[in-house]
Amino acid sequence: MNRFEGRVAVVSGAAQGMGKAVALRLGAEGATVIAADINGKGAEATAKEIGGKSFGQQTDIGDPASVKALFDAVAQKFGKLDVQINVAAIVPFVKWDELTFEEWRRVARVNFDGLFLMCKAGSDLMRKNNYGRIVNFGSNSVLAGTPNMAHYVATKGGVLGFTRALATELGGYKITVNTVMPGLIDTEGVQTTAHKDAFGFVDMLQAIKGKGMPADVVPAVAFLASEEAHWITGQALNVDAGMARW
Ligand code: 4PL
Repeated sequence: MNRFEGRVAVVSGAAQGMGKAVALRLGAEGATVIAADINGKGAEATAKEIGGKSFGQQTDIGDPASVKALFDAVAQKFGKLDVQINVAAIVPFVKWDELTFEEWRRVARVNFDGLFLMCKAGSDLMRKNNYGRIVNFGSNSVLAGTPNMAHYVATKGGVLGFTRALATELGGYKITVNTVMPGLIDTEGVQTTAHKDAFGFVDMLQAIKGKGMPADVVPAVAFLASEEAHWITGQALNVDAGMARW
């Protein structure tokens, strides 16, 4: 398929895990990808793998100046933005008794404030052309109430509500905004935490057995980011092998 020929796409969290997998797929289907990540070297490596005019940029999505620099670069180089996939997030493992306000704020700054900054700047660029596809990353932990990450679950609940409201705000510009909600996925990020030991538990709850991989989430994201998904907005799609149900 070549659904993103001529399209310009920003993907956050593109140095590794699901963000990288999504960036590579959009690139393989013709998109010019701006790979953004707190890990600038990793972002550049992803962009290099895609080739063409794609580039990587070190970005702290929780920092307004860093986000402005990212979209200034996109505007200057390409003059437009068609697709934005917001994958970047902190995925913590912190027992409730050890959860401090400082840790709560650290996660909220990126997962929640960062999403606002990215969507605000990205949609401002999309609005110029009356076209846009925004896909935000939620989590099925919002349905499951997954332990050891209460602050993370709270931010992902915020993603869900914000997506619904933003779809309303941007509908007049023919910009769609949707949430993809993965379950536990085997990524570099997850492998650095004790969540890596939960695959057996989630497998027990899944309708379809197996360990979720980034490639299992990519098709849903690519579909919602494609032109033909124009009639779908403000929605949330659970991509978790049937672990949780609405
Ligand atoms: C079910 O989003 O949805 C662990 C770690 N287990 O980040 C998640 C489940 C994790 C999840 C998540």
